[in-house]
Amino acid sequence: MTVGSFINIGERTNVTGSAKFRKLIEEEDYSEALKIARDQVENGAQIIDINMDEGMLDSEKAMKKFLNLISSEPDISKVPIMIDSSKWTVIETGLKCLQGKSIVNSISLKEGEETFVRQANLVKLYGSAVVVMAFDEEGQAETALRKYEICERAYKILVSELNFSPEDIIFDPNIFAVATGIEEHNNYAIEFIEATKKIKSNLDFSYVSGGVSNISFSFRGNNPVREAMHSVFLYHAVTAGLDMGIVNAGQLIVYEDIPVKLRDRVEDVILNKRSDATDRLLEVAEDYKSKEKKSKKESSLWRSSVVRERISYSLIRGISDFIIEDTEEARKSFKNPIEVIEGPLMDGMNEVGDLFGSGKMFLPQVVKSARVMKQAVAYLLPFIEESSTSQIKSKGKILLATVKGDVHDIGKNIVGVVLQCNNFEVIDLGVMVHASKIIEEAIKYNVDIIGLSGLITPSLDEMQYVASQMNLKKFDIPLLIGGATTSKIHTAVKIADKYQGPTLHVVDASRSVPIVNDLVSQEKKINLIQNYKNDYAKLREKHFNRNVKKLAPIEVARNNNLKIDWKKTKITKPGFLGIKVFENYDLSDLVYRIDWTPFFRTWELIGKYPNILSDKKIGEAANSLFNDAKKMLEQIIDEKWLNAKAMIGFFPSNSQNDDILVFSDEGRKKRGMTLNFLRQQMNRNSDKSNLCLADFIAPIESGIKDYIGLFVVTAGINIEKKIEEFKKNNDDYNDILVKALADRLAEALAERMHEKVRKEFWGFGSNENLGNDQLINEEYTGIRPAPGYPACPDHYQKRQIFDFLDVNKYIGVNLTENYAMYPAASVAGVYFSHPESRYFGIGRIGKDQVEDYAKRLEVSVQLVENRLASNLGY
Ligand code: B12
Repeated sequence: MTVGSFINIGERTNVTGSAKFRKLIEEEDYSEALKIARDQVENGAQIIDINMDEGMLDSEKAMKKFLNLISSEPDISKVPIMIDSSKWTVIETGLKCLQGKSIVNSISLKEGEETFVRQANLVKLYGSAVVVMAFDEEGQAETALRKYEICERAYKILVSELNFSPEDIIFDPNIFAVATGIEEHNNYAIEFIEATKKIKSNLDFSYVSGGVSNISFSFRGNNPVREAMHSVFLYHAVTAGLDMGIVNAGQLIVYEDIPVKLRDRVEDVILNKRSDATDRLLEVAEDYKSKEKKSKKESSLWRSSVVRERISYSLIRGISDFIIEDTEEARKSFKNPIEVIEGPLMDGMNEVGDLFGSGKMFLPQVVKSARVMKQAVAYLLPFIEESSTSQIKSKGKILLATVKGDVHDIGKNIVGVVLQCNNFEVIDLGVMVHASKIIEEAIKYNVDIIGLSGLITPSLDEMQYVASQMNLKKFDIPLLIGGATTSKIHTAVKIADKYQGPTLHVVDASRSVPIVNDLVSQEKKINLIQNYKNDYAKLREKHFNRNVKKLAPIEVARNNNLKIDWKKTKITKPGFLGIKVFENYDLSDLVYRIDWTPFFRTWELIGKYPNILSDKKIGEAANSLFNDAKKMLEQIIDEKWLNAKAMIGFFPSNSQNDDILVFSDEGRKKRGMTLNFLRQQMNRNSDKSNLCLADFIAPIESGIKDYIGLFVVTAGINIEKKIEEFKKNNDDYNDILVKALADRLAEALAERMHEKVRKEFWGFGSNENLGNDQLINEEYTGIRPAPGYPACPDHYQKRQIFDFLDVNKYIGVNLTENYAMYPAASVAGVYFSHPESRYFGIGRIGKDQVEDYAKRLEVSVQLVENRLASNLGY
């Protein structure tokens, strides 16, 4: 929908409105019925309405059973439930089952004030919100004026007499069907819209809702027209102030996407613009209905086209089902099997490349297309003679590698797939690749371009080393640099100057295609490289002439540390001291904690979840990807593809300047380890401190007994088996999907563990009661910074944690020589409990601090300078 803040209330779990749901409840098939609830949530419903009002049903029993089942389904119960019944006993039964905030649908003045007050008081007692119908002793209100008057009367009783919170009141001023053939009904939509406006401007803080599908009741059996009516009606009602509505969330169409002719005629009906509006809509309605039927038929029509077109169709839509049979048919029709690749398959992929390049296809679709292509090529290879394999003409050869000490490959793999789709030959050396291997293989395959990838800062150093080695070996082919921590400025200043050949930073997979295309074109190459060289030269000049802000000397910064009154601080002793290991963490406990927004970003679909699912441009691609992800997530859990493990530990601790001393005994005699942190050195006004993580722990000289927590979590144990399986099937799509989901689970486990630590294991946040949004916004006490994050940029601190906790022994996570964790889907960090602890960035640091830090770590200044290159302020 185009209407931004509108809240969808799912309507499919209503026995009076959905025959399918009614049948399932009657047959007591609750697991299928639950699926309907889940589907609604997945399709974007933010509240679900549940109604069991059916004569043949024991409505109370059905409501109780269904709600109890929902309570144990976190992916459904994460949204509020609206208990919908005309029987008060059913509503009360429902209220008793639900935890958290629910909504009663509905109460009204139809039986007079006494009943209304009694029911409202009960709703208040249960802490629920309530839908109030515009219905009184005289009946349901039809005109805007009566609708408003009834709502105003109810509002006064609720707010002034019963002290009901106005934010908990949702008015339903009755949506009635229009275009029924009865003239008096023609103005019903307008009456609703006008009433909504009045309620929103006069009855402060209350909400307005309605049953949207009522409006199109007279067009039952004609879904395209009904959907258009809902969309047009919502467009106007939401503008008037409608906050929420009961709708089929999966079926909302975008206002602008309605065919113009249909939209105009529907608009005439909804806004009652002309007396013949209904007739004119009836005139065209059948056309749209038959189009719907036709499109269903069309969906299989493509199978009867010629083989070349079928192959192209499968490639563009990423359909694997028929590709082998179509490839075989094509093979028989060509003299040489290689011609199938060079002909229909390449043609199809070229089209995919063009569509992606022009923004008409999105990354997940492209990766699916590549899967189809690879399956077809794998089928053909045994038919292609050895000698002719090398004849397959590619636009160029590119070697890709994640550098030594780094384990991340999602980004690199995406780039590889996209380049292959554009007819480049990709030689992928995998992860943790030494410079010598990169050089060796580049010579062996005589590649045209080398591309390096890296996620964490130590990889930046390694990339410089690879560049210098390439220089030593007199390479001059282009070197591409990519990955999360890389940047144009770092490439220009630190990498490009180590290598005589062209060095180019590439920001993402989409940009890699035009750049690589230009680099293999003799004409375009010169221009592109020259532009880059000029650009980077300017950047370097700007960098070296930049106004380096004067930093505060480290001693001054230390004196301006965060001043905490430790004597007044209540320190909570953790529930236990030492470590606790979680061997097989239940993955289903993590699903509802997944933050999906970064998942979509991985696939270059930018937007906030869940709004991204209804985005006009990328919503379709996002939905399709999301469905695949949810399906795989179910398999990951049910078939135990992945094993998640965690270990946490709490220890006595005190700070000493910028170090944190971690003891292994409460007497604080045995030093377990020391965590060394850095301090901000920007020049501060007196009201702001120069922060260091050590400020959040009581200083040793205070004599106060403080504590610290450490954690390492992973969700990637056993992932290799699946990756191997997907690779064997040439299935990059699922390979990337499983890794991206493992990352999401690792992040969710880190979040969930932190929550348990606050509320349970350490207990300093035992009174915390936050919703999901508040959790995502980090509105809780305490922080869990991770080495590598801006507050502690030195990844080396992970080495200390890993050795101290003996992480590998307990949960099987390893640290590479550059401090990346394997499995990749892992997070490690430190827990702080102090209420003033917060996230911050160290920013630039001075040479004095670097020297001091090197001394504290007993290593050379040079080593520290390399590791903290991005933070050096000199
Ligand atoms: C998701 C994420 C994770 C996931 C997994 C990441 C993964 N598997 O790739 C999890 C939760 C596991 C994680 C863990 C950690 N993370 Co993290 N994470 C991120 C996050 C939010 C997104 C990264 C991502 O996946 N992007 C999507 C992929 C597809 O993008 P990409 O890899 O960049 O690739 C694209 C381009 O860069 C380019 N590209 C990539 N390679 C190449 C190669 C070539 C040749 C070309 C042309 C292009 C190209 O094309 C790709 C596709 O478009 C970033 C922040 C951010 N916004 O970038 C932090 C971030 C990368 N993480 C960070 C850190 C510190 C960590 C941890 C060290 C924290 C810790 N102590 O536990 C761990 C390390 C994990 C380990 N195994 O060692 C830091 C790194 C900064 C630094 N100073 O090193 C970041 C930048 C966050 C931050 N602001 O501090 N992380």
